[in-house]
Amino acid sequence: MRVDPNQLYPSPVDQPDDTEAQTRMRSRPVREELTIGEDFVDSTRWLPPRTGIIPRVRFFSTWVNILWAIPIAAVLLLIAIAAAQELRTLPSVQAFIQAYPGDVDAGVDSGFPLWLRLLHFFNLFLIFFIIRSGIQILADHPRIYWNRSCVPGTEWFRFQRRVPRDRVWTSKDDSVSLPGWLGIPGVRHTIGLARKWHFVFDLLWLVNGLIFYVLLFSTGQWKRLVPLSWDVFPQALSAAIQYASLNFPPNHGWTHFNGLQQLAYFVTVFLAPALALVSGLLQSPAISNKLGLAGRLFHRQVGRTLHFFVLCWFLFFIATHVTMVFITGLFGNLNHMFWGVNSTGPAGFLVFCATMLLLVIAWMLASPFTLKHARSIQRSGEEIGGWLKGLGELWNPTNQFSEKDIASFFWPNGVMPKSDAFDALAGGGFSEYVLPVRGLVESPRAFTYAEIKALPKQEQITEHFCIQGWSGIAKWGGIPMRHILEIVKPLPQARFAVFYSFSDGSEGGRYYDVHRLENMRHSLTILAYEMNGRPLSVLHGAPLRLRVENELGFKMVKWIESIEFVEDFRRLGSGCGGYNEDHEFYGYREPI
Ligand SMILES: Nc1nc2c(c(=O)[nH]1)N[C@H]1C(S)=C(S)[C@@H](COP(=O)(O)O)O[C@H]1N2
Ligand SMILES: [Mo]
Repeated sequence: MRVDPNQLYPSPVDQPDDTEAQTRMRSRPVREELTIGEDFVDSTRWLPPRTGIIPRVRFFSTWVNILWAIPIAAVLLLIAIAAAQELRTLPSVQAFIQAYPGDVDAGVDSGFPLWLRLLHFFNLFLIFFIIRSGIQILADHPRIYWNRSCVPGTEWFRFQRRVPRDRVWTSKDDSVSLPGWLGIPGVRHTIGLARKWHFVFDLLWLVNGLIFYVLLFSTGQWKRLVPLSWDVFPQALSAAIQYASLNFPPNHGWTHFNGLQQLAYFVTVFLAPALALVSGLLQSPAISNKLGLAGRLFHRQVGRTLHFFVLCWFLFFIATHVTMVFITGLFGNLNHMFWGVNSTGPAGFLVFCATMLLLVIAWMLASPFTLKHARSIQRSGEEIGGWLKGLGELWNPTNQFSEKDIASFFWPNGVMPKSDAFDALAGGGFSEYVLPVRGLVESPRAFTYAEIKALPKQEQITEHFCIQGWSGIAKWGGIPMRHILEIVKPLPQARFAVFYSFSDGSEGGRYYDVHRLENMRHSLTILAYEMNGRPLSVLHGAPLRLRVENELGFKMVKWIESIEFVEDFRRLGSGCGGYNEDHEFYGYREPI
């Protein structure tokens, strides 16, 4: 059992025969119902595996299996080869190729220096893990949309079945497993761990790229990659015709590239990473909800779609780049990039094989290592990238939408409360509900439901960002947390607010989450009891659920049972700052 509530907070009275409801009704601190998560992922006790389907793309109302891309690409390739060969018999095309042989002169005569070869290797090493962890993140919500509210059926890409209509289908239900060799770590709903890989490797990749830029521009190597004249387009066309005709243009890679290479490398080195970064950041609640109009136009699902296009570009680039390296003089090419000489000996090939062996070993170890050392991955991920993400909490996100943006659909998530006590409260329309606010405050108190509703109500139309990838717009009505703070007056040593839920998390033990007080003072941080102008439904968190617009959805506790102010949270649960943090290895500050 991973449930060990008494280890840190021994209960004075041991009444094992109590029903769960009775236990909750007693004034036993809810803290004691927090459980300690395991430090590794035991896939036999994790969410049961669920396979997705082969990805499909929607054209209007028809879903097309992406495997069709294979025969279509083969036919197109065949047509391109035949057409290019015929074209090259035409005198005008021959004259064109004579005028534009393909090459763009770069004036680089130093070959590929060691720094360039090393950074090229780090780059290729990092990108594979970025891709794998990115696909794992996508598998947590295996649908991509152009619209902001993620209404089922409106996605343009999915690798999951249609959303069932005859039952509550939560976003966790929707997540799919991946093979361990593909995703990191493959097991279903391991987005917490995949995000650690993704963000840490992103950071390394960006630093690697920045160093690459600095060295490129300080050595003149940039001239290979940056098109300096419009001639690059006819040169690229000429190179494309020559490649397609299978009578390749000469390979002068040691000193300069042809137009097609230059364009492809320029996109890959400069444009794609910039788009990856921007489209990644647009998916953040703190950033998107701060950006105002730009955040509304380039909303999270546009960000996800563009981020996915960048993935497609990299997959396409890697496949064609490697193919071309292999079929345009393998040894020579590998000597250039892996050994730094302009010859046809086998040395570069051998170094290449050694680096590939390294990559394969790391590839095979990544998933099993992540499952086994999940807690360490979580901790080191937070250590390395957490501070940077935490910067997103610096500002007060104020973006709001209008009534017409409210969608008919809002994905539900989480495990509903299952106690008799809660059912009794719900049965009475929550008229008997009281919200205790305790801990490090000057005036602890319990608010009745009527008292809460008598406080000044605030309404806001905001976008919700679930860690899994979906978003949704709703209008929320409730009381601002800053009013609660004014009433209970946190003591100077109080640094965090803990929100305990009536419900358990998916592995048992109470759901809870911890917020810094700064977030509690934001103008849009409220305890909501209304959604879209109607009393909040139990599905979406009645009687009270938190809204904190600069954080991901899991931090917005639903079915709030009580609030406690604390100095630190290391002694709550596993000490990671919340249920998903303890049990699913999420980060504790997740504004991105
Ligand atoms: N008590 C509790 N609160 C919870 C959760 C949960 O599992 N239990 N899930 C969280 C997650 S992951 C999200 S995205 C939102 C979902 O809110 P919704 O169901 O209203 O969409 O609630 C959050 N609050
Ligand atoms: Mo979520």
